[in-house]
Amino acid sequence: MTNNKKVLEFIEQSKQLCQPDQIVWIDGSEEQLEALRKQAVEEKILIKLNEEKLPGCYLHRTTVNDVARVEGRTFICSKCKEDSAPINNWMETTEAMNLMNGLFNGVMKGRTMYVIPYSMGAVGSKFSKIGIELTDSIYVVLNMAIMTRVGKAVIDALGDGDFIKGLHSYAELSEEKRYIMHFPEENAIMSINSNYGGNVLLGKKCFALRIASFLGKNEGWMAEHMLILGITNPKGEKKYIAAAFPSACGKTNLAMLIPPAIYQEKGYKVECVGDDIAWIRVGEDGRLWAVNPENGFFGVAPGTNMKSNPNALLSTQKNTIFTNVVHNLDDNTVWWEGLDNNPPANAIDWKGNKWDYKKFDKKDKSTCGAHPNSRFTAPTVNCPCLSDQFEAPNGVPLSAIVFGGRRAKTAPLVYQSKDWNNGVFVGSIMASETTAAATGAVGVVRRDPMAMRPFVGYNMGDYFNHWIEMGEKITNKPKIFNVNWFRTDDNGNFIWPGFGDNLRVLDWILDRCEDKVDARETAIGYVPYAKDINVEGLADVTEATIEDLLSIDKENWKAEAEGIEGFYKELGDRVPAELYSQLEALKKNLNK
Ligand code: OXD
Ligand code: MN
Repeated sequence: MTNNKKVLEFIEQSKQLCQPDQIVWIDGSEEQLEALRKQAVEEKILIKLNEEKLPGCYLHRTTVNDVARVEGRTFICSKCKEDSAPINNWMETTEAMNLMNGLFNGVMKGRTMYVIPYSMGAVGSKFSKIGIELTDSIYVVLNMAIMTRVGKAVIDALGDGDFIKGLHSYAELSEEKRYIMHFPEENAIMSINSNYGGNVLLGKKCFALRIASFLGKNEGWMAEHMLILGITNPKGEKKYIAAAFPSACGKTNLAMLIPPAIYQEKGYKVECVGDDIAWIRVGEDGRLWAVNPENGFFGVAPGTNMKSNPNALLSTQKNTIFTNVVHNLDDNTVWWEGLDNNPPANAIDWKGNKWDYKKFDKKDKSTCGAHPNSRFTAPTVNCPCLSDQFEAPNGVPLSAIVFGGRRAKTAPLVYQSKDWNNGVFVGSIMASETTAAATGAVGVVRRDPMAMRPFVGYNMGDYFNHWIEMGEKITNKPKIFNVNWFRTDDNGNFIWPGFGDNLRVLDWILDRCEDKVDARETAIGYVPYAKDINVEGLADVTEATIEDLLSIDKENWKAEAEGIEGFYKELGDRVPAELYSQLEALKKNLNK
């Protein structure tokens, strides 16, 4: 398929190491993918679902110990510890290579090694980057074929160019020997003993965030954990926003938002460019331009329904792979908690056991039919609100960058940073409650700067510095905001309705970008006047509710400032002085 010496050498070395019985190139043709789907069904890797109700759809179950990203076993390897640590797990490059070479030795005996050439971004665009993933997992091949552009066109576009090396084996799916290793200095990724999406679809978190963030630092661009959406106002003006939220904070929902009725009547339209990752560059016009390098959605299934996110649900109705959801045996379809109020009576749970929905107890996750982190892998083309700019090689121009997290009390519904560097500070202090997307305790608040804590491929202090340096290059800067959809009342109930109504907040944000609306200057930044958040048509939200959502408790924020200082100290001495100045300014403002 190619004469690229570096590609051939990589395959040959990996063949010597892993000793597969055969090597199969993925050419991207529908015939080959269909044959692999058939094989996967025969080998019980996939279950073919009802062709009439869910054409081209399949169900997969992972082993029970392999259901989420494993941050504890994910490493950024570099020659010098400081270049990766302290937030990342670090291992010295040679030590890590030796460890991985030992684990990969002979691991594919009796198996096939698939060669997947894939492009992150439209094939051939000068902003796209190419990877080659070698894997022994058909599940990975079929998911990569949805999540990225794969095959011959990619290898042709590569020519004799450079690429990111990815080697994956599900090996024995051993938890103890599971490692997701990144070698940013070597342009390489090695992943073993997992077959769960985020650990093994190497184009996604491993390449498009961890390796790409490192490339971006060196090449002067940014790889961010951000959705990209477009909003068209009644005058037909289209504006784009990129937004970063920690995993499972409703990023996919926001990216595919349906405007509330009164906004639809006025003629507002929302389009999705991406739901998880943005590659961002400074354009010739001095603005930031963003592309979504992916080609599919790897979304969380539970909670997705025709009310919360119809566009996501509709995206999954054909050519989709479902992982770890409930199998409805009556009509050979799928189900998950929060899909509807009709759990199937005759069903198999995500572990492959008979499931009795009557035993379901909301407080006990072990009674769920679908794993809380069960997923759908759906092609972007299925999305009813996919932007016509999705394939635009230069991406879309950003008017605003939005950060957010799940905070019960501290952060107001929305505020605007004072300038770029203050915005970098706002991103750097993001915090959220942990969710089921990664293994570990659920419900604990953790700092997650720019939602990149698990995804920065180098030192976090250097990453902040890169943001500051980027600001110096952007002559026409987007404004930076922070939102919090998750403020609760004293009984723990969410105050803000969220979902489609989040457009009301985005509307204010865009008005601020165009200087169309005033704001109140506070210790933390510019906060809306309650009257400027449109509550028309909202039954339970009044101007007083908005006042409450926008209130800033100085004592909470003083405690927050201490938490930030502690966190910066944890990050070591590469945190830029500029961010410490921002923190000092915040403290001073709070004491005014
Ligand atoms: C994801 C994540 O899967 O952020 O997108 O965990
Ligand atoms: Mn994500």
